[in-house]
Amino acid sequence: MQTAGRSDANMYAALFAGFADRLDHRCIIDATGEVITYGEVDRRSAQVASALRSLGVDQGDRVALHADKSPEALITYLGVVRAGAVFLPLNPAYRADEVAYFLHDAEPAVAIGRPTDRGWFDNVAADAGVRHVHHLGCDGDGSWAELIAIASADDDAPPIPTAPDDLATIVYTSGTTGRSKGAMLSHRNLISNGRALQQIWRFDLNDVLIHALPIFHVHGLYIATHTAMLTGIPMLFHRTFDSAAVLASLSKATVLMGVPTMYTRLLGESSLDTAACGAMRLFISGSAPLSADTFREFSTRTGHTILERYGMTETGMNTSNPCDGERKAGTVGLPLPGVSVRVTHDGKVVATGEVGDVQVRGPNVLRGYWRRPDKDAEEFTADGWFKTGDVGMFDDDGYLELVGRSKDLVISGGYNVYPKEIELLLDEVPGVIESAIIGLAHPDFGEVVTAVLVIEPGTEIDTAALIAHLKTRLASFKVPKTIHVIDELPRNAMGKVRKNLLRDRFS
Ligand code: MCA
Ligand code: AMP
Repeated sequence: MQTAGRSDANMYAALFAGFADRLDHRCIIDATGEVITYGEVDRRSAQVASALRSLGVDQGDRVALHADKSPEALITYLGVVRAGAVFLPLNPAYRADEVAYFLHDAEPAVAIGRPTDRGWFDNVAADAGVRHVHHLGCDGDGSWAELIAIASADDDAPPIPTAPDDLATIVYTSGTTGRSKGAMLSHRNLISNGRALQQIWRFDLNDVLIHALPIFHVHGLYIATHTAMLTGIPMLFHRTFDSAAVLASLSKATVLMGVPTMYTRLLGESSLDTAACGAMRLFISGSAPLSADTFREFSTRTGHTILERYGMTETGMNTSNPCDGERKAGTVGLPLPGVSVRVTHDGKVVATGEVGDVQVRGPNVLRGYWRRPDKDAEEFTADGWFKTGDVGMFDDDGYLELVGRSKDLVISGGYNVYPKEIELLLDEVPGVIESAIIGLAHPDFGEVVTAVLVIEPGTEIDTAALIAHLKTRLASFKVPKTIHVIDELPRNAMGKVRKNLLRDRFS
């Protein structure tokens, strides 16, 4: 690919600039043993871009991918941004109703699903008016893979020039109303964040990243792959998180990015010790709070101090504990270079040590929500700061500590679950009068989704059948692990359910 004289406002061009002189080096070392070089990734992403062109996909058109993690899925992402189109990643655990919502809302030109989901995916996509429906299996099979294979790999085809604020991706996040909203992230958002992290986490050519995160969320898709590719280093690609397999990779790698559940599961491996960590230099945790116990135990067992950072779908990473300075347990560190973070109460910035709403401004912050100007107005302050919905405070050294959330949200194993979406479904169930979803502490997932129901007097609920029913409608991580039935939901004077009382009662 020629880049000389080109602007690197396109995310793919920015990545290419990072690995341009490393085309013979390993990029993806797949769990299957397949090794894909950077040159091969470049060639195959050009084929994806060419396949998209052959389908008439234009700059700004959306391309949805609802597929298992595989090198082909990652290369599809790269080809989509390379073509100037907008990538729409969808968790393959999403069921038909969930996918239908995203496809109707984002109106993609292309939707790629799993061959095993053909039975419903194609109908859902057709119903949403998607022009091109394809399939990609986890072994690189399916019509999408076939289309790419016959597409020309024009190595000289540069990425479609994009302006920095053009959309690169839409990532859906659920909301307090139950309706998911698409966070619109631009090429500038992704490039600026990737480069800031590459710098502060001190990535260099000696690094090898263990990539064991899903690739349909910002953490695994953008943070992990971008820092690696901007540096031109190999990724040990785990299709799923298997703690024994990741443990075995530690001796061949230098950096691991994970959610806290992954660290507690690694601690469950009896052979995790200093020797097992081989050449590892950095363990990074985020997406959910890392418990002080996990932080301490990991340090005792391995001699490594986990670096905790804080981000959001809407912003990428905001703050991080330092690589070189002190990593403070219970804090999410210092604002990233170029990113401003403030803590406010009643519209005023509070003093150090005082708790308030965390707000963020910088090149990492989303352009807005897809076709939701109402949400833009709600989620940004009048002076242009993004309201994270997290509650925190700065300490005397400028480290941010998150102490809670003003949004009604459960974070289970690093996945966000907004109660309203599940409550709306539960309220439709015959016999259910009202419902409340709460998060309860859990040793593996940090928090787990729990339902509290009020049902018609004299009726009974078959909770196992209800859980089975919910699994047909929702990705299973959103499905309550436990259901409690009580006489009445506790409410405050405004009629709002007092979920803290429910949490106290059932924890
Ligand atoms: C799986 N299960 C879960 C979860 N994951 N239940 C609750 N919470 C979960 N997170 C359930 C499944 O529904 C299934 O239930 C059973 O566990 C086995 O599923 P399986 O897929 O085999 O689970 P696993 O492979 O053990 O997955 C656990 C995991 C995974 C590896 C921790 O949840 C994960 O990859 N989490 C990371 C999420 C992430 O990347 N978040 C970043 C978003 P059943 O058998 O009943 O069906 S946040 C973000 O991007 C921002 C920017 C940030 O700050 O990072
Ligand atoms: P998501 O919308 O899935 O991107 O999740 C973003 C949310 O995850 C943030 O607003 C926080 O509430 C939470 N989060 C991310 N990283 C951390 C962390 N290190 N500690 C506590 N919460 C976190």
